[in-house]
Amino acid sequence: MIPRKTALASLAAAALLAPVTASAHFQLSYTPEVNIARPGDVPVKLIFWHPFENGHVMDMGPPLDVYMVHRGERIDLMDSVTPITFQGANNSAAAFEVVAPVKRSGDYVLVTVPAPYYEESEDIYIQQITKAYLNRNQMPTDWMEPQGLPTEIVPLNKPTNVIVGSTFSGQVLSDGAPVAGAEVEIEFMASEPDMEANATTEPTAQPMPGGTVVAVTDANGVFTFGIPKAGFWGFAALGSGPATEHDGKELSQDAVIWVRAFDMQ
Ligand SMILES: [Cu+2]
Repeated sequence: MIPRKTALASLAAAALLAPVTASAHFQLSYTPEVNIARPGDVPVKLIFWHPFENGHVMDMGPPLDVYMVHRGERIDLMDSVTPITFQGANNSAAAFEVVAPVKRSGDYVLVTVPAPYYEESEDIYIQQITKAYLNRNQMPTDWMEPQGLPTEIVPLNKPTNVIVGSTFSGQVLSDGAPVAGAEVEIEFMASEPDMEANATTEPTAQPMPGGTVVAVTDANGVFTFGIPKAGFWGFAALGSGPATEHDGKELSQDAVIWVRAFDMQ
């Protein structure tokens, strides 16, 4: 028989964990058009959110680093970081906007290194190092390259042009080495942010009844997921990074990647 006190304690622990397992945190790096038709400044929203459930928005600290990589060259975007307030369905929170100058043809890899976020319900810090991709003139230049981040997901399919009904694969790296058995949470951006209003929009999908969608990497750190719907899909490898502590507390250093899927017409 389980002593009552222990049973109650584990019930309490389960109740604390429940909202966390039911919905995944995702660092967004969002702009609606990833295939850029005309050269110019592209606004990008940095929001720390639960996008599949159109849920709670977390207060983001000022990002530690924001830049993009084009033809192997790093273009700093920190000068353009501007605080905004993002209005979710039930709350609003601190977020940021940056401007990405897209001029020449090729890929632009957007990299965001957020400050560690303290998650009270878990008593841990979360830092989601995030990549998103823009492309101009359909010329592939950078998307398949790792960016030398502490942890990252390297796309094995072109992330700006995934076909609905096909699959997306990625390789999870930590300090450049594949991570086997990494847990990868998968979310659809059910409500795409309104770029003018800095607010959520009417959701186009509901979160899954079975909770968070998860894949696990194989011996080479690779996962694959079949893409069922057009829009933005996010993948987050949990705790895949080398840093495990921040400010005396546990740190989950995660790798996030966003890809854009289109219907075949
Ligand atoms: Cu949260």
